[in-house]
Amino acid sequence: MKVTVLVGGVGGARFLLGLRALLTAGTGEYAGEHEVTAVVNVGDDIWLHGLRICPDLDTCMYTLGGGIDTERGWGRAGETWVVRNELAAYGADPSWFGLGDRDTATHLVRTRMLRAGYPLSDVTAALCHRWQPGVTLLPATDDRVETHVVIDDPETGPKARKAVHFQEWWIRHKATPTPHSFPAIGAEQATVLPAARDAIAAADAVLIAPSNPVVSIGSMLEVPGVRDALRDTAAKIVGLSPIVDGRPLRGMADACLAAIGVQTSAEAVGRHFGARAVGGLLDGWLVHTGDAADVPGVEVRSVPLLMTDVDATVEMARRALDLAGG
Ligand code: FO1
Repeated sequence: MKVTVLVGGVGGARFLLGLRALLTAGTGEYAGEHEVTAVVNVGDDIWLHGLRICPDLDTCMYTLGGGIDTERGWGRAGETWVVRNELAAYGADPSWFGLGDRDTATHLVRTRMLRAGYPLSDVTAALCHRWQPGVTLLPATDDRVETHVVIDDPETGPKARKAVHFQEWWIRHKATPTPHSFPAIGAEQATVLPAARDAIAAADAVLIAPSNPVVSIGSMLEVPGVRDALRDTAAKIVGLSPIVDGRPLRGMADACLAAIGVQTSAEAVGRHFGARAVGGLLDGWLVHTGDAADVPGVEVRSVPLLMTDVDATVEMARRALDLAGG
C-alpha cells in the first residue's frame, strides 16, 4: 500500500514513527510491502549565519533516523552549543536561534549542496542516505517558500506592524506578539515538488498528520499545486486533529488559529480544512476520545490521539488508515 502523509515538525515526525512501525511490522492486517512518503513543510526554513536550515525536514529525518533529542523534539541528541556560544561572543546576530554543533554539520552539507546547484529534494535524499529514515522525505517544494508573521511591532506596540520570519516569532518572541497574518513568502514563484505531487496522486491513502494546521499544513497548502494534487487524488484523505480537548498538544497552534479566525477545537479545525465535496481537504477526520466534532461532509471518528509512545501512535495510524479504507 502507498501512504502519503503531509507533515510539519515535531508532532508530524512522531506520527511518522507510529505509521512506519505499523507498516513495517509485517504482521496483522497491514502485513506485506508498503511505501510511506512524507511531504514535509518547508515554511519554517531559514537562512541563518549563511546556512540554510530546514527545521521540519531535519526534525523528521532525525526522529525517524534515531538522532533526535526526544526531550526537545527538535535538534540532535547529545547536542553541544560551542558554535552558538562562539557566534554570540562575536556578537554575530541572531543569537536567539538554537544552533547546535551536530546540527550545524547538517546545515553545512545542505548549504554546500544547494550552492553547488542541487535542489532541496536531492539534498534531502543525500542527507537521508546517512539517517535511513525508512520513509521517503520530500520537501513540499524545491523553491523558497518561507512563513513570515505580521505582528504588532514589539518596540512600538499596535501603532506599527512588521513582518518577521516565523522562527523569530516562534523562538525569539515565543509566539507572544499577536500574529495578524502568516504570509507565505515566495509562494507566487513556487511550485509543488513533482515527486510530492505524484506521491499524493499515486497514494492509496493520504493522511494529514497532527501538525500545526496553520504554519505547517496551511503553509504547505500555499504552495501552488499542493491543493490541486489533494483535490485530484483518488485516495481518501484523512486528517488527525492536533487539537485535543480545546488545546494544542504541543507548540502554539492556538495563537496561529486565532489569527485566522479559527477556534482552537478539533471541530473548528476540521471545518477549517473542510470536506472535499465542497473544495476542502478531508474525507475523514480523527478527533480525540471525548472530543465531539460535526464536520459536514466529513466522516468523523473519536479515537485516542495522545502519542504517549510508539504503540499509541501505531494505533492512531491504524485508525487513520482504517478510516481511509486502507
Ligand atoms: N525551537 C525552539 O523553540 N528554540 C530553538 O532554539 C530551536 C532551534 C532549532 C534548531 C534546529 C531545528 O531544526 C529546529 C529548531 N527549533 C527550535 C524548532 C523549530 O523552531 C521548529 O520550526 C518548530 O519547532 C516548529 O516546527
